[in-house]
Amino acid sequence: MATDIYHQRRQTFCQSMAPDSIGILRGATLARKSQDSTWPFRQDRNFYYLTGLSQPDLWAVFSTREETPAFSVFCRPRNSEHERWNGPTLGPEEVAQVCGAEEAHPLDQLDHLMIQWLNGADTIYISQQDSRSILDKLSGWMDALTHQIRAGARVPQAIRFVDPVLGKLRVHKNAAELATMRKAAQITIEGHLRAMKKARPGLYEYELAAELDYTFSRHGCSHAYDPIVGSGPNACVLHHVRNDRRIEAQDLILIDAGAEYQCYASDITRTFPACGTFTREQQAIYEIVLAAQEKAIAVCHPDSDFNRPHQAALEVIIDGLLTLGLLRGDAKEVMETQTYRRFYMHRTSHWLGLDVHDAGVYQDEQKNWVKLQPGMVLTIEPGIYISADESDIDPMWTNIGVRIEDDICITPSRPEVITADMPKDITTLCALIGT
Ligand SMILES: [Mn+2]
Repeated sequence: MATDIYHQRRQTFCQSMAPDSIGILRGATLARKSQDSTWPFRQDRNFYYLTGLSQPDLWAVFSTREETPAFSVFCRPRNSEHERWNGPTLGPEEVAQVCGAEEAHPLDQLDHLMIQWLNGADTIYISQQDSRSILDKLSGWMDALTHQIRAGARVPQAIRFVDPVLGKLRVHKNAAELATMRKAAQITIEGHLRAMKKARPGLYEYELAAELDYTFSRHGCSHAYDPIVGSGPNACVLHHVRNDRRIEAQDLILIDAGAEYQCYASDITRTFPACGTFTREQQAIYEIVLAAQEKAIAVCHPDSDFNRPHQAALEVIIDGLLTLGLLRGDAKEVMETQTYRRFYMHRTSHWLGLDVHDAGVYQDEQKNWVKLQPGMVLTIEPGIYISADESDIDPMWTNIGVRIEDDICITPSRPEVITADMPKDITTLCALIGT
């Protein structure tokens, strides 16, 4: 993404800070996986959003104080021995150049300069996500300032979180972000299609997961989240990630997977019969979920708030389950008493972006649902799950788990279904399986 985008974001962010305040963001560190190996590095998303930098052990400091640089970065100095083993890294000078920081300093200057910069500041902004590690550092800096009070030092009096402000910014995607997300969606679709074509009874769930791995890797992508390949009873387990069951002929297969392309996530779920043909009961449930999803997508426009698609999906699901006799009573009563929750226990949407469950609130300070606005991206993913644990349900209905999920961008008129190229109508879907 062009560097001036990050500059603009920092400006907007700093304008939201109180006068005489300092914002401190800590980049991600390498997380240990075992003895001496680490997980692949993943930059903190707020840090990335404001800097575009993707290297471990960085700190970014923002300031609205005249005596302190508006944007500075701290990083490890380059080390030829380290680079011999791990490849080239950016030192302070390169980092400053890449991200347009006014100042860049080696990490060992952090304590010294922070104590100096925090002296006399009113408010400190930190990230909620990694608050423990920052508060730890902060308490050391505050102690040092407290010891200098008789020499005229002033200790900041308030700590605030950057998350609400950054959430408000991140929830609106610009053209470059949307282009990246469309690309992430296309790669995800390729993976889903490949898995669907390979699907047949007798395979293990991880063999289908491998088709997603292969496709995403082939495009230089990783998974935005642990992929779910749930067959039969596992399709009713919302976060089934073990993916280790052998697929049986009568199973539905639920695949929930998304590629992460240039740090942006995609998130698609499709459900289909392992053998290529739905049973009557599976098809009845599938049709309800599909109708619910289409109804929910149709109300994704600027006259709606975030809750409206969920409400729309719920109405279709409740009607459908009542008609099938799986729920009893009348629709209004089921809605009010939430008895539908035994079959539909999650919400219909979440924001999507740098994180799969992206930053941004869903209700404002007055507890009103956030209005949908052009440039917002959310998922629409209703589902029905009838577990075999529901002992009062006729077994012909159990072990049916269906979720259908697409990624939607709000526009001034009709919603853009970013993942529209991924088929979901029964005929097209069934024609693809095991081909
Ligand atoms: Mn999702």
